[in-house]
Amino acid sequence: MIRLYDYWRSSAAYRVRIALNLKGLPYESLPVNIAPGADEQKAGAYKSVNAQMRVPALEVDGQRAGQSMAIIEWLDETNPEPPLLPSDPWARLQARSFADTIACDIHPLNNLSVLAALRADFGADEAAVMRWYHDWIRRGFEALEDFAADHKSGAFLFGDAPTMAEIALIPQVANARRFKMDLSAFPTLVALDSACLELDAFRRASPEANQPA
Ligand SMILES: N[C@@H](CCC(=O)N[C@@H](CS)C(=O)NCC(=O)O)C(=O)O
Repeated sequence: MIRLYDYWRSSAAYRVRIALNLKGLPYESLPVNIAPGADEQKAGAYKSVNAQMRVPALEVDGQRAGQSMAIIEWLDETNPEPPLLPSDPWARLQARSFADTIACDIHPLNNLSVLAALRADFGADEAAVMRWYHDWIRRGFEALEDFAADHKSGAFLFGDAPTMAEIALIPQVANARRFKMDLSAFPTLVALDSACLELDAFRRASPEANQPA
């Protein structure tokens, strides 16, 4: 059985939930409440699961690992159908490059601990934190919009099925919307978001569908 250390609003965990659903793999969700004040990711019990004190983490047969994109690569290697990367090697590079723009260059600058440090260590008020948050998404999305407008080759970026590119994109779009960012400059990314949210695998993975009662 696959166990996922999960938080409904975590976009990194959302990526893994999408991949698990696309693969049709059942899993047990183990909630870790990372909301400020609860901070379960910093408790000793969770530190022994993931020393980085972040979600998600995957547990399979008593083995555990963190990092959403590495987890998704492993899921794809161990369960090849349906593939989460295009078949052409250059397109595979492009899909990974698209996903890494989000996972390496946008999301890390906007996670909870970075925003908390801006407030606590640099005296940023909420307006400044929001400016920071939107600015890093905008910088990444401008590059991704250019790429997507040039390369989108079907309902999805790489044809008729979503890949790791959309698995990374859709949670990041959800974060942008949650923090009231204007997405009108990114029509191709918004179209990809709409196409993915037609799919049950994406809808069942969404924060709304995983919000605790
Ligand atoms: N690169 C990691 C990022 C994980 C990450 O930053 N997760 C966030 C939630 S989306 C988290 O646990 N934040 C807790 C914190 O910042 O204290 C991944 O892709 O799994």
